[in-house]
Amino acid sequence: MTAPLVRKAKRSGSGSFFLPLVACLLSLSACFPVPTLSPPPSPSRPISPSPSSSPLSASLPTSTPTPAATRTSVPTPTSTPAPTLDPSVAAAIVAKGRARLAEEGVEPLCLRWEDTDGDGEAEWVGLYLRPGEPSQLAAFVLDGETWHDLRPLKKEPGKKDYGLGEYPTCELDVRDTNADGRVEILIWGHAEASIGLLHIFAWDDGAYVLLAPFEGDAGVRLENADGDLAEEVSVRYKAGDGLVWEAVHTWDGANYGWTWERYDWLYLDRPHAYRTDTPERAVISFYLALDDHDLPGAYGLLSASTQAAQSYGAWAVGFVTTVAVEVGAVHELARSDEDTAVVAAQVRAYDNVDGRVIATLWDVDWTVVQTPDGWRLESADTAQLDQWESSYYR
Ligand SMILES: [Ca+2]
Ligand SMILES: [Ca+2]
Ligand SMILES: [Ca+2]
Repeated sequence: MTAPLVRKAKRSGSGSFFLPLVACLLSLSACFPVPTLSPPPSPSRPISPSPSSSPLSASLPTSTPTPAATRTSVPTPTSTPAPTLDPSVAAAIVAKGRARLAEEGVEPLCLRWEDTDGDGEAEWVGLYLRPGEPSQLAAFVLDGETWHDLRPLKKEPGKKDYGLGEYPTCELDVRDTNADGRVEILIWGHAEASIGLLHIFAWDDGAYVLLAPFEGDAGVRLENADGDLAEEVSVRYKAGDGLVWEAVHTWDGANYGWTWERYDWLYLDRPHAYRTDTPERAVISFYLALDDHDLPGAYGLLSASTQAAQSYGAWAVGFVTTVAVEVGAVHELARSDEDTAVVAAQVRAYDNVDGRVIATLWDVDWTVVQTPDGWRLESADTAQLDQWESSYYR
């Protein structure tokens, strides 16, 4: 599976190379040294699930997780001061870059001046639209006299190939997204109505290589939820009825591998409708309600007999430390008769334990019963699979 977008890169420049150049020449400090030319991308989350909630089952009392994880110290990134540039040198660099782009017949949508190959010197990184039917976004690095195209993978025949994207966008970033000590070039693109693309390139052994391409029909986003410094890539797919199914990919030192999945709302609009027309939907709705901190909503998805066994107040107190809840791997295991089903799921609960966010992974089997109002959650068997401290919860 490939891959939607937490961080969009900065938008810079307009449709012509000359405008950025003019801007550069007028204000050299705005274009050269990395820190000023390239402010960090502004995070933009298409959907930010509002954190909420907690343990997992009606009958599951709140076991406050014991913090088992050890706190790891975070290296403080040191920022290198921008070198002072002689304006005449800067102007010469710009003029040279401009000449070379004209030679290539390329009119960049945007340009950045960044060190992308770790040699301590900046090069031009840019995006432009390659004409065609349809036109495609294209990316390059111009390092002195050397031109490098940043190419996407060709799709298999029969599959729609959007390349880096169909539209003239400038969502480009250069940073060490996977915390391996070398910078990546991140290029976001878009296709059709809602398809999001992310291509990650890195300099490796004399060439720019594609580390990973991601494409999701509901977008691609970056997040950092697992407690290390590297960002995970979350690819969002439409799951129907206002839901998305997200596949989270984590860098393992050599590749991005699929490590987690979860459901989320497609749109931020509230109130959300809790679908209970299938056993699986009822379970997903329950955890989305918890994640939204809509405890009355979640309680309302419990069966009448479960509610009778525990008052709302007694039940809700189990969620006081809950920061967020995620549910994935949801599937119906069995249907014993027309109105009773068992649904398996994996749940990640994030709890605030004395100021530390402790994540707990649970395996949960819900018995779900059909009622005139839809499916309702009756009881759960739970098993704790893992627990860790999440230092960088998204
Ligand atoms: Ca360089
Ligand atoms: Ca890196
Ligand atoms: Ca991470």
